[in-house]
Amino acid sequence: MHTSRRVLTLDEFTIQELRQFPAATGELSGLLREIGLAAKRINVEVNKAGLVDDILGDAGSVNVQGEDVKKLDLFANNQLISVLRNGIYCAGVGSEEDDDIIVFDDEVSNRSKYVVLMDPLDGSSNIDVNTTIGTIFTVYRRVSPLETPCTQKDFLQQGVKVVAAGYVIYGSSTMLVYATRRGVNGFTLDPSIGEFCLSHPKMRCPDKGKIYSVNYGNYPSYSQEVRAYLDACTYKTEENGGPYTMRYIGSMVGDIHRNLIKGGIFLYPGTASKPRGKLRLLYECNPMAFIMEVAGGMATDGTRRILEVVPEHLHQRSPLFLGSKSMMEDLLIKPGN
Ligand code: AHM
Ligand code: MG
Repeated sequence: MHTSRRVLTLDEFTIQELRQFPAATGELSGLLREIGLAAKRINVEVNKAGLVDDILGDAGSVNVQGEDVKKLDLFANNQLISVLRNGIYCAGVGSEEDDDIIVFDDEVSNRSKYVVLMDPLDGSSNIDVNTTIGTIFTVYRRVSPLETPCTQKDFLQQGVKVVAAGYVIYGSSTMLVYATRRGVNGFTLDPSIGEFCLSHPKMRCPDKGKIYSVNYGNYPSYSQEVRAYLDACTYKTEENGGPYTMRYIGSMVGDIHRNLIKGGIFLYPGTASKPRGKLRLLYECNPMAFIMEVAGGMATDGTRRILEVVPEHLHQRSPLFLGSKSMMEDLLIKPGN
């Protein structure tokens, strides 16, 4: 009987990758599958957010960044922590929602060589209006000795040390996209079997793009260089590669996912009152920069490669510029300038 080729599920894909490296222990694959499981649980709740009163809306508390915490943020945070704590591949977690790192500190977890940083539900101000939101995660190999509890040093690593990073986008369909140094692959959740299936193998960000994504409302408080770049984007003509189009959801997972596929640039610059911008280096900028670089794009904070920034504290913010190579090269603010 002829059996047509099935699309690989996330589990099958990670196992197949493993088969190519007989020396690999399978820990990273296991960790990615655990994150996939948490993502499916979060997806179920995200999908019924409009139906369930006690899920939709504010949780009534304020997180460490001083922002309102939505109930779904808490749910997503708890799901990820619980799946990783109950699993065997993670020594501890740093979350945008938690003041400090969470050290699992049990015999099995202390043997794990990885720690995970995450933004459990990014763009959560979009929950109430049924717009795309996402989960972002980053995996680092710990620097503290195995068989001991992980420490803050394991989390305060430069982006160049990222082992894997990814996001889950809860959009018109749900996708999990993750990058290792070997490539970026995207998996779409097939609701009929409840599995992420490989739909976007070997994702590459087009070198040239025509989309620029920025909160234009902040234009007056951007630096002169950023304003000049935005003006140049606005006035692009056919003769010089334009016209460009401006697209901004206000949910970075959605904005960057679109630009990764179609080609484009995403900017969240500092402003006069917030020179370091809004986005968090460890939970948002590093993972997206890593994915973008593996996909062939570039990411800077305006003066340096994001992945080379040495983090000083868990919740520090950074300006972020990332996207298609040629658009990044056009950006007046270049690394080293
Ligand atoms: P959050 O982590 O509180 O959800 O904030 C991050 C989000 C990003 O997804 C998005 O790019 C940015 O905030 C939008 O901010 P703004 O409304 O200032 O443009
Ligand atoms: Mg966020």
